[in-house]
Amino acid sequence: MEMDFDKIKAENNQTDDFSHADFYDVDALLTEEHKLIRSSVRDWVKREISPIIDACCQEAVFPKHIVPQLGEIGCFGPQIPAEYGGGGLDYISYGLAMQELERGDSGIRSTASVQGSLVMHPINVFGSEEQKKKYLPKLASGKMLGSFGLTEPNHGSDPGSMETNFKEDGDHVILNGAKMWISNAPFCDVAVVWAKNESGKVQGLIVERGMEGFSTPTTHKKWSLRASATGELVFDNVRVPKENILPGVVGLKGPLTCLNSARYGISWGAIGAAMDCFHTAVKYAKERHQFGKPIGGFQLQQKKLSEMYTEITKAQLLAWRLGTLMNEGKATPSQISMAKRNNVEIALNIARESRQILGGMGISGDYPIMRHMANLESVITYEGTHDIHLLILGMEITGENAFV
Ligand code: TGC
Ligand code: FAD
Repeated sequence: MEMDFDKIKAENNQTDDFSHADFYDVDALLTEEHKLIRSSVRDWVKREISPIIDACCQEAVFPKHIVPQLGEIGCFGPQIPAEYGGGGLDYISYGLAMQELERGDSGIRSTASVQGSLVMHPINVFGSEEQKKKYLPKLASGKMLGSFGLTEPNHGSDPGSMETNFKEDGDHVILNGAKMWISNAPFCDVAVVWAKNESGKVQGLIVERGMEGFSTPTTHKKWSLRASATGELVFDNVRVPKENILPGVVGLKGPLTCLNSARYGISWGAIGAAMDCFHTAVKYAKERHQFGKPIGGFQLQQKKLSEMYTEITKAQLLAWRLGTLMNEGKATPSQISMAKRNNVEIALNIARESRQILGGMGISGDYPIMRHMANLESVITYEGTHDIHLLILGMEITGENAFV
């Protein structure tokens, strides 16, 4: 479905007056550059996303015109070296950019997470010099959109059992299989696909749109992340040149390394969604009167708001500290699991509580809360489910593997 975004913007009479919660002065831990990045992404979200996002979600339309804009504002691979078109910035900058995008909508943050952490990151870390030069600048600028294929119809939490595979054929390989629930798939120009070689070892391949036998059907009927395009990646004897194989990694640690970066971004992104719900709920609680006074004057509403404020503050501190560990190259996968798991859970709880504060209005598209709530049901599932991250932590604590 085509939408007239200029018309939707012109007809939108709501003002986005978002400002972020910062009870413990986390801003004092940020540099001027961090704050500049945050405010430039926030301004863009207010201008380009807030006026159209409800319409996009209501109609389940991915606003693909924003892809080059996301490149322009530096949201594709802020942490990728500048020589390949990335921002050359630190992980706190990356986190703040994801926070602001997800404040707008989790689906918009998803587009950027996949591009930066799951497509550009593996090419940067595991790709050849030729692959980096060929793909990274175009991905950074949004001239190309990428997707990341790990999950399969029969293997989600357990990607090591994947069935997608490739066989040697001269200077090509022949790729067969299917990936499911893939963000950006329907519009992607390239896909970083994880498949097993003839020895059963996982390797990454860059598959380009137009290769014969490669198709990307759209996934319909989603009640969550409706402004993000989700689809399948189907490979029917696709001949992929060997030069498209990522030479720098063999094994499941390849895709899982990429997930570290994306999960970290989500730990910040979820705070953005939580802040937006909190901001909306506080404003509403002050303005809405029942029984002759603002509902914010009732203890039950104050309890909800006080607990939200506390959880946002704790989540901010967790994400900030994790960001400094990422910058030092010291963050462990289980530390990342804790932040992703905690921050998405608190965001979802805050969305649910905020929705109640708005009463019936909480389910309306005139407010962002129900949209965030529905989106966060995907965020708590993708990049490792809530329970998988708990088991990763359980193994860290006990040394015992409870997955199998
Ligand atoms: P296991 O035997 O534990 O590990 C296999 C190899 O990988 C290494 N490894 C990691 N390396 C780097 N980072 C990590 N986080 C790593 N976790 C494990 C490990 O050391 C080992 O290396 P080696 O050298 O010994 O071979 O693997 P397992 O098969 O037992 O599985 C472990 C488990 C369950 C934790 C893992 O597979 C997992 O995380 N499952 C969840 C799957 C998942 O997160 N899928 C996400 C798909 S992508 C997505 O959802 C994108 S949504 C994006 C958006 O729209 O924003
Ligand atoms: P399953 O693995 O079948 O899990 C079902 C339930 O069983 C879960 O509650 C899980 O926690 C639980 N479970 C599984 N194993 C265990 C265990 N050992 N112990 C206890 N409980 C267990 N994937 C990509 O590769 N690329 C993408 O771009 C991408 N984008 C996505 C976008 C959306 C909107 C969604 C919803 C998903 C996306 N995914 C993507 C897939 C996502 O990563 C998977 O859905 C997720 O990893 C879970 O896999 P599954 O859905 O197959 O669930």
